[in-house]
Amino acid sequence: MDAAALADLALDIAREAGDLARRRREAGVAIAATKSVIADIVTEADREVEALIRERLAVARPGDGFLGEESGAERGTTGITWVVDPIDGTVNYAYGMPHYAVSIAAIEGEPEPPLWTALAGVVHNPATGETFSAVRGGGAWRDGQRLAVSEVGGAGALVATGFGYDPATHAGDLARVAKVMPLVRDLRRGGAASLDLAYVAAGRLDGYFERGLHPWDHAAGALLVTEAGGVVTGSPHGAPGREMTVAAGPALHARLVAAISA
Ligand code: LIP
Repeated sequence: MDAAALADLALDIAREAGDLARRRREAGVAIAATKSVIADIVTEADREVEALIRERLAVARPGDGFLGEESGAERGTTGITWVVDPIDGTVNYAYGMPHYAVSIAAIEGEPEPPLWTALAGVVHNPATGETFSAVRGGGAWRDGQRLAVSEVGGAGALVATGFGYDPATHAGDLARVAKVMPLVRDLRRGGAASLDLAYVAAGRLDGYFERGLHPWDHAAGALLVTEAGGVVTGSPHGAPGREMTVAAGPALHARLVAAISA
């Protein structure tokens, strides 16, 4: 199956999964458990949506690997692994904020960001109905409209960031924000990394940086950004990951990395 076919499969599944997430949200959300710290919640819907995605992929692509936020990792035999965040922006979702996404990426190679090649990625917001997608070498799209990262004007950059669930990490995150402030006109904190990355690809944000992301947070969104002409790395370089993720057009990306790593 070529990358475009993988993207089509991800689009169909993301939309079905998003419809389930939206219906469960409308019916009321139950917190199922906490994970790393008390603020790191998982809802029953997170688990149910990931189970649906995993089941659909297993039928369509038996033998592929899977790496999901809620059900963990399973190695495949085909060289393709699906990296899935069933509801990215879980806290937004739990509070009823319409800013969360189903994020599905198909990667080739070892299921570790520095080692994989992303082939297809989909980020779908069930609350707005917007779907962002990309195929390696095929560009990035929002519901049929071609996407391109922005060029920053003289007023400075509009940049998004995020903060980890562990309060012990907030002082360091805020110190990093202070380093970036001279570059920006304003900050945004959306609460869903996949949508932050999709918005960079769409030019709705000039840039984004965040420490502490998991592979499923950035797998699809990073492909959107690079296929829209942007750059996504760690800091000061390397693959995006737990240490840092920085995404922007080339000129701003270099300035953000320089400020963050100073
Ligand atoms: C979230 C990210 C967000 C980050 C949160 C959390 P989740 O993912 O999308 O950018 O700031 O700490 O990691 O937990 O909603 O899938």
